[in-house]
Amino acid sequence: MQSYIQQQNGIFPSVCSLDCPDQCGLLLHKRDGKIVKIEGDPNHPVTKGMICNKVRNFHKRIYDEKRLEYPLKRIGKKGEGNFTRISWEEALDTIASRWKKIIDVDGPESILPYSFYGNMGYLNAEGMDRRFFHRLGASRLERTICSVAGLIGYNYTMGGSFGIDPEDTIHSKLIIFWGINAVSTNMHQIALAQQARKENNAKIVVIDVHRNQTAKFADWFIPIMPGTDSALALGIMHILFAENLTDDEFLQQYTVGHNELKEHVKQYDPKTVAKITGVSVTDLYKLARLYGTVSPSYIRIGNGIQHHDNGGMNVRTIACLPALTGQWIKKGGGAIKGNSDYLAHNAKVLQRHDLLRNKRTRKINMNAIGEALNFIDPPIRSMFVYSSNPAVVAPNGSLVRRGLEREDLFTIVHDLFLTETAKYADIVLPAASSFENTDFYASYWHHYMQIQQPVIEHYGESKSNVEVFKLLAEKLGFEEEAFQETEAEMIAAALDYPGNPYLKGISYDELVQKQYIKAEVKPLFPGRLKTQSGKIELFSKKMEKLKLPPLPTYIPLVNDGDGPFQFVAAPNHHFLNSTFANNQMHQSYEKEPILHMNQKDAVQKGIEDGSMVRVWNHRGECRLKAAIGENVLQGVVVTQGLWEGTDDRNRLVNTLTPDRLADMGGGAVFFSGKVDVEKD
Ligand SMILES: Nc1nc2c(c(=O)[nH]1)N[C@H]1C(S)=C(S)[C@@H](COP(=O)(O)OP(=O)(O)OC[C@H]3O[C@@H](n4cnc5c(=O)[nH]c(N)nc54)[C@H](O)[C@@H]3O)O[C@H]1N2
Ligand SMILES: Nc1nc2c(c(=O)[nH]1)N[C@H]1C(S)=C(S)[C@@H](COP(=O)(O)OP(=O)(O)OC[C@H]3O[C@@H](n4cnc5c(=O)[nH]c(N)nc54)[C@H](O)[C@@H]3O)O[C@H]1N2
Ligand code: SF4
Ligand SMILES: [Mo]
Repeated sequence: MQSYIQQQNGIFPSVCSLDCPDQCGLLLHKRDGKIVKIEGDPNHPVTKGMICNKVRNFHKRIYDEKRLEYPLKRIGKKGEGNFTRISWEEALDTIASRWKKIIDVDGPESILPYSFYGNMGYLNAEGMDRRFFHRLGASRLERTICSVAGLIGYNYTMGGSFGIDPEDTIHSKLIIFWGINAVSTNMHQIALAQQARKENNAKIVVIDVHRNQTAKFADWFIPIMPGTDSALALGIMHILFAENLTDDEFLQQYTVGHNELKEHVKQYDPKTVAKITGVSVTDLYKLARLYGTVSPSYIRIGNGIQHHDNGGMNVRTIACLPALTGQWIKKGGGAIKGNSDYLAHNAKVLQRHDLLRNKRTRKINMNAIGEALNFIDPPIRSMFVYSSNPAVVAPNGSLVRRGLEREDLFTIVHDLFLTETAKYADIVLPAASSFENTDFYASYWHHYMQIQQPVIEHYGESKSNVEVFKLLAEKLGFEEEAFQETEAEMIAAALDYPGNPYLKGISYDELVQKQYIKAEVKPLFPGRLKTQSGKIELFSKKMEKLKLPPLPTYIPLVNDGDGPFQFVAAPNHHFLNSTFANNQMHQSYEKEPILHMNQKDAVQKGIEDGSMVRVWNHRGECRLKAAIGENVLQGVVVTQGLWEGTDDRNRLVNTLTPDRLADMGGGAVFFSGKVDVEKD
């Protein structure tokens, strides 16, 4: 049979490669060898043919005239964006010879890979690259920018990334979107909630610092002060225990520490909690009683609450709530923070951990990249950036860009576009899009694994991550068979993993045949969790050992003393992180970067709706357009979207965000910073 690539015309199955929980099944329409239309695969059991506007237009990105076609070498100043075409041979020779010199003088740890999930395919995001950098002995990057604090927090309570099956949420009667802007970031959860609302009369509650699109979709929107969600959850617990709204049989059978918790939450009385959170005593009672009486209830825990100094504890605390009312044993009851452990593959084999000879190779937290590029000792001499855009997405952006400006830093960027980061590169390599490669994908929300087989030829001279790291391995004389394996062999090996019983029946061959396969999931209860006790840990001995509060606790944000406003720079609807931010159509949908501010604050600061404002702190400044109203509480300002693609660096909101680390896992604290605002 002809491969998809060989067929010039037809409709081919595909999967969305973007870092989005929905991981939609797609159909690519091809005419004369080119993709002309992208639609959702109507047969995909969760995404059901609906896709977002971003990806409906993705073929325009694939064939964008700005897309990189061949390797480049810098001829202008760093950051300026002046390059000239070179051959792959010259590019690879330059990298190999510079790296050999660097390794001779400073050792391999002076080279740093920097990547994230511009493409979620495992071979390209954490397969061949890991093999290569392990073998090279480069510094290891801790990939902490997204969800690690919440992941670890959730695990203290639940023992792993295991929530309920989102397909079951059509049975929920109460759905709480907590710190998640799902209309923009998890649209199929909205569709399922809408179905529950229609069929079940489900009530939908949104708890957020911003009256965003998801808040408007809700039956009840509860605005809250940033970083105070654990206090709200503890206040709910206080009322549930006080009013006997708990499921004591469930607590007895499936949890540890409920007696200690009951005692502990007495301090979180409604008045105290109202003062911390900005949620009134009346609303707090209303919310707690709703949660204590409506069943099944489901909490969709978002990323927003964990991009804070106390982010891990926020998620750890909220994750305790479903146990109090015994939700986990009801269909459609429980929570999802993430579900990635259901589809866990054999990462050791895929990433070839054995190739890393020095197990103590230094680790660098990606959230502190600015600090690392400028101050770490011994210094980083070279950075290879792929599938990420740190000049825009990393916190404390001015410091990051100052690091990227270093003349002695040899920087390589592999991307589809000349991103803001690529402008600082010495060598730029063109990346193939996911539709041009073979890879396998697992959603971190629904339970389906999917495969991508190449549908179109590589654009220009572009190459996939897998290909680039194979070529570099060859140049550097790495002879291990790990660098010879085909994509099919890598997928087969990764999926051969008896360690994860949920993977039963999922193999490379089956995926090729079926396109998507569901994990063999069973309800979590009755059953044993992967916590120490096998139960839900309301009291965690593990945390106690690590000198963390063993019971859920409210810990205030760090006050960085930088002005009166809590600054939340969240994602927007039409970009995906900085992806699409360089595209005029997507920019025009979003119009321009704005700053939501409360009416009362605006009056006090003399700022009118629609006027330009200067937003600043000790890290730097931005210029944004003020939107005045009641979309945020007093003392809070919110902007959306990681804007780039213009020469105006005043819109790079991460200039203002702190690069401190969260309470757990070295997570990012994008939303815990403070700023001042004045009329421009
Ligand atoms: N359209 C679109 N979709 C995306 C992305 C995108 O950029 N654009 N990014 C993708 C990625 S990588 C991720 S990680 C996910 C993230 O998607 P989500 O899980 O939705 O997380 P965020 O959008 O970061 O934040 C969610 C909400 O948290 C709110 N928030 C901030 N601080 C607090 C707080 O202290 N308490 C409460 N209750 N709310 C708070 C913000 O106002 C925001 O509305 O989305 C993915 N999908
Ligand atoms: N202020 C603020 N900052 C944030 C966030 C926030 O909410 N607020 N969110 C944070 C979060 S949750 C995340 S996950 C990060 C995300 O940050 P990043 O992972 O850096 O995400 P993107 O900005 O989408 O950049 C991905 C890049 O990968 C490229 N790419 C796509 N496919 C491939 C491929 O196959 N190969 C190669 N080599 N390149 C490819 C794309 O063209 C794009 O330039 O941003 C974080 N930054
Ligand atoms: S970005 Fe998300 S919603 Fe849009 S097509 Fe991809 S997976 Fe689906
Ligand atoms: Mo993320």
